Amino acid sequence: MPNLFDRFTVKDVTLRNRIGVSPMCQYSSRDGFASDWHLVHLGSRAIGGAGLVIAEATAVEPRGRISPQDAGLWSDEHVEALVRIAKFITEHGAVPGIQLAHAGRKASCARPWEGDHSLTDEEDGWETVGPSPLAFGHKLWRVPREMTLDEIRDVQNAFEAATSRALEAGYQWLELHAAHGYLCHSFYSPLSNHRTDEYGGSFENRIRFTVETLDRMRRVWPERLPLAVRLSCSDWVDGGWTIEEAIELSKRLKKVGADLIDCSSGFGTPDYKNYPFGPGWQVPFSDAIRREVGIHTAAVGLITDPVQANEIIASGKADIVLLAREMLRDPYWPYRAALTLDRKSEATPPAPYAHWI
Ligand code: 8CM
Repeated sequence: MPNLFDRFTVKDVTLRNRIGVSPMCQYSSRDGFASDWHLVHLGSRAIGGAGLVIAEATAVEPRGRISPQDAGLWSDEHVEALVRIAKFITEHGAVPGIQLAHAGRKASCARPWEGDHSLTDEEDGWETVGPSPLAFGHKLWRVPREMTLDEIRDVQNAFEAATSRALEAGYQWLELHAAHGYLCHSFYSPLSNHRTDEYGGSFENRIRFTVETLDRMRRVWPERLPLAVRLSCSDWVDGGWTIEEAIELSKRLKKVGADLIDCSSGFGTPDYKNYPFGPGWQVPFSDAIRREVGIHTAAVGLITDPVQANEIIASGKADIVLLAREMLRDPYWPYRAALTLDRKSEATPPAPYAHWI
């Protein structure tokens, strides 16, 4: 039975344990550039003992930012600040990862703590794009412009270029953000995609954008390095995207080179309901995809307790767990978990800390 503190190898990359820091938007960049904040935020979680530290949703073009303060990798100039961060994480024994994203119809918003609403033109908002001219709704009132086939190709080119830059920056783990109502999810969900061309309608057509995009990324992301995809495994709405479809999509993603599915859900519509929010609530998605598809998975969503996290790994419901909010509360969670699980010798802080504690 695997343990939370067993190593985990995918391709040529080995994590020192099964604990990852989930990508979490910091909304703290200017013009997409990483700052000292990102170095400290990500670096302290590497020092904190995680096996994998994934940098936040990083936009592949300016239009694809959730907020004006999002991280970006749309130009070569963004690479330098990331080199320093990836190097620091690596030096402290964690694997540096990054999530590439395009917010689609959920772009051009104020930061969550500044209202989380669509920005007007006067507030320096911008035109958003999506599969169909359908607003997300609620506070996100902007109606996206339907992407042309040329624009679809341009965005896929941007994902490919950003992938090359992530490699150049020294990241060893790459994740395509295809969840939470952002561009990929808005293509594969029937709620947001009403197209009648080859990118809409049937299941095959709705998943085409995501599968093609991952394929483009895999072509430039070396075979020796892991490539992951975060999916929303359900829209939690009648008539929306389902786990059965997520399983089928995962099979296609595996064929074009995905190594791991990061199993999340929801956020594609403000109207979702009847979701069983609680500890480990999304773990059944990870369990189903891992079993049905035969692919590595990550479990995410209200994982806070070491015994709970270890049970997810030991029972084979996921290969790794990704913690978000709990890592904000405590960057040293992995060391505490090691004490709880009696694996202290496998999680030793750096010498300047270890000597004293
Ligand atoms: C914010 C930005 C992007 C995401 C997010 C959030 C917040 C919660 C979450 O996902 O689960 O993908």
